[in-house]
Amino acid sequence: MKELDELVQESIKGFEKQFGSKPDVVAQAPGRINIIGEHTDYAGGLALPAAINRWMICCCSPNTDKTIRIYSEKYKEEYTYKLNLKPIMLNSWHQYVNGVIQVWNDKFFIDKGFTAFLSGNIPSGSGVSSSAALIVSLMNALKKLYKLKLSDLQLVKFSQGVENKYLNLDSGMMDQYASQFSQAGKYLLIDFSKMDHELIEALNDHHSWVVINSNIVRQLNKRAYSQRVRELKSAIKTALSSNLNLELPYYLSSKKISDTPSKLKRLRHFITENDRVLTAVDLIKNNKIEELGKLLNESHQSLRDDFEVSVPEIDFLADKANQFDGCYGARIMGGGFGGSVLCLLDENQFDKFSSFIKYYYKEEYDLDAEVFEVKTVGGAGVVTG
Ligand code: GAF
Repeated sequence: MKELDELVQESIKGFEKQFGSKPDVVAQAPGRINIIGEHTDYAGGLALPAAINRWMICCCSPNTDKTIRIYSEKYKEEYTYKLNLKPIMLNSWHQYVNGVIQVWNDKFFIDKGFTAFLSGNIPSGSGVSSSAALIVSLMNALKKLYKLKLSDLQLVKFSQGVENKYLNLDSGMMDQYASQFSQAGKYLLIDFSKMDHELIEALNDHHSWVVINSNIVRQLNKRAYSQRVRELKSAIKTALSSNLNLELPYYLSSKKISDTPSKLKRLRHFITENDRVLTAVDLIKNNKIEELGKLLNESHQSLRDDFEVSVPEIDFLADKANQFDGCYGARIMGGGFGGSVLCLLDENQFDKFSSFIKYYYKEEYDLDAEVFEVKTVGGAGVVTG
């Protein structure tokens, strides 16, 4: 797997080839895994993500007029337009870039355009936040280019604003937050009710985090995600306003899945998942890997049965992973309805595990799984400029 330096050098060369000069600013933003704490961020809960060694790179230089020129290495496509035009709704990767420009335009006076080259090695649609990283890399680059004064937290909020305001996604802030604030060798315990975090020392080297990309992207995922956001927020509101909140955990723990109305199931996931985040932190601090693996499995069950964001292919992959001797636990990661599974694996098992998963997934669904090992890295920022 390519290191950050190599990606940056390739990106600079790409910029030069495309635009005929060296870029003034180069910024990077990593993708992320989320160890535990899924579907909690937008409701003020807890999560435990970490940035991983997959990055988006943005090389850019200012223009003397209002022209914006952007090239995407992935799509091999250049796109040019004028700053200060009314928001344009576009498809594909243009939307993200356009959203960032609109957010800047709403907040700051910007009178000069720029030229940018976007590249990276984060697989898209695999639940490791390639789109959030794209936005965060562009935000960091433009902050430097325009010499804007804003804190990392503001930058994260603006990045979320791009998704919420311009891409019609109700997403929380976990992906952008992890991309900006992570540190190598640490996990981020984020408390979204306070919008702050604590750094947790990562597990030792006798294990690895492995992502299985199912290559399943359900078309309904955007709508279904928004529906879950609405259901959970409304369930929390009802519980808080009805004085039920103190007795609720007891009530919920007594209910069978089949007897629990869906709104309450969403709430039960939220309550138990937040607990699991705190338990996970304890287990990590005490290096209890086997128990941590079991907790990942419990999180998966809760996301499957109570939050109902899994799909058969993902359940199959999580089950298969658990059948492998050397896998401690596995769970669906990210927004759901496809995407990826995160697995906690014993050291030196990756090659065998990867072949095992690919073989059985192909046999069952005639689909290719992408399996990759990740390492924790530091957060986004300007590399040169
Ligand atoms: C997606 C969203 F973008 C995040 O904000 C978060 O809600 C996650 O799904 C689920 O935990 O990645």
